[in-house]
Amino acid sequence: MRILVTGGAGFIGSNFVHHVVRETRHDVVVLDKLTYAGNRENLAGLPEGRVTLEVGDICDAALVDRLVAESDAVVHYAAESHNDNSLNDPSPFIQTNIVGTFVLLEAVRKHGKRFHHVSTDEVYGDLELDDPAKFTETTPYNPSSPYSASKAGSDHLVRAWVRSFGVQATLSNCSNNYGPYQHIEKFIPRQITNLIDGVRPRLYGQGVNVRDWIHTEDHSSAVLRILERGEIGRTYLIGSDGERSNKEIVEILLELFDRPADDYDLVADRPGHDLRYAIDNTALRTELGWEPQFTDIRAGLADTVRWYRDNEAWWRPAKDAVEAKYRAFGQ
Ligand code: NAD
Ligand code: TDX
Repeated sequence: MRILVTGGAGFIGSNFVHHVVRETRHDVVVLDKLTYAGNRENLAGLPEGRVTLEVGDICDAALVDRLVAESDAVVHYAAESHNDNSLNDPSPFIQTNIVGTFVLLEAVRKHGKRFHHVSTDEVYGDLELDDPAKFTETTPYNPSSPYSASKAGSDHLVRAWVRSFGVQATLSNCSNNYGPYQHIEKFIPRQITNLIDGVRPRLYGQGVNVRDWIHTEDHSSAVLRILERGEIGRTYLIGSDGERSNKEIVEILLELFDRPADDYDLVADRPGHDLRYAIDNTALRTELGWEPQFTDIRAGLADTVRWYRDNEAWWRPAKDAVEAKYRAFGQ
């Protein structure tokens, strides 16, 4: 099978491409615009005969039409992905996340191709810290930020194209990913690279917000399983029971760097900051037999710290600009 992976030069998409090459015999065509978040280095070392990169925009209907026609399936990761950026300028989020998904849906509809849409648990809004409930596939949509609203919009388009046009699509809504190749604007790599530089980690608000962390390798195995065995029209929630407050994550990182547990700064909170996300992954486990492999978050973070130490040339060029942007907002 030849899989078209949109956003395959970004964090989660490139980890998926590595996973597919390692675990299957499928070939991959990556369609990626190489925005600030995309990097061809993320695909370095992959066999040229099996992985090719097309630099282009998912909103370019003619390009998308050709690439979809030449593929057997599409796995759609491409997006503007950072909440803080969406608060500063929502417009590329509307364009890429909503219009881009529309362009892809029209192409898979025309050519009758299998489509998997990668989305986020943020479409469900947030939970109270002491709420025993977790998100399930029937939780009502209630997005908070321009980013999550744009992802919610894209999910609704996919469901409508399944129902109205019989498009052969599945959806997945995953919790917060961590692992190699994650852009240093995001929480965990920002703090790791701060610590490498001897700078104190920076927690928004009081650091009490909870995220349900999953290693990106487990996200990849879940998406592949859904692509191969998922029921058309279904939404699967992906998570690996990894709830931790932001403060707890920073405390683990400080320990890995032999620094005192309170060696961090509390900084300006994110406007509209979602309090807690939590995923009920029962359907994925029981119906598709999926199991996460990287459930020890301390070990996963230690591996991730090692990756950023070993790959300074990959992240260093972006560090000053990322920190300057945060400084402008007191973060
Ligand atoms: P990322 O920002 O690291 O990568 C996004 C990639 O998409 C980049 O390579 C970028 O160049 C590309 N891209 C952006 N606009 C494009 C366009 N118009 N045309 C073609 N390519 C374009 O994001 P990520 O964290 O890897 O997230 C990937 C997907 O997973 C997104 O759809 C996101 O919503 C979803 N997701 C992310 C998380 C998370 O924790 N990061 C969790 C759940 C779901
Ligand atoms: O410096 C920071 N300090 C801090 O406390 C940063 C950058 C973030 N935070 C907090 C905000 C969140 O509570 O850490 C938490 C995680 O922040 P992000 O890495 O920005 O992730 P989040 O907003 O939770 O969204 C992520 O998970 C869902 C991804 O970026 C999305 O693409 C995905 O859909």
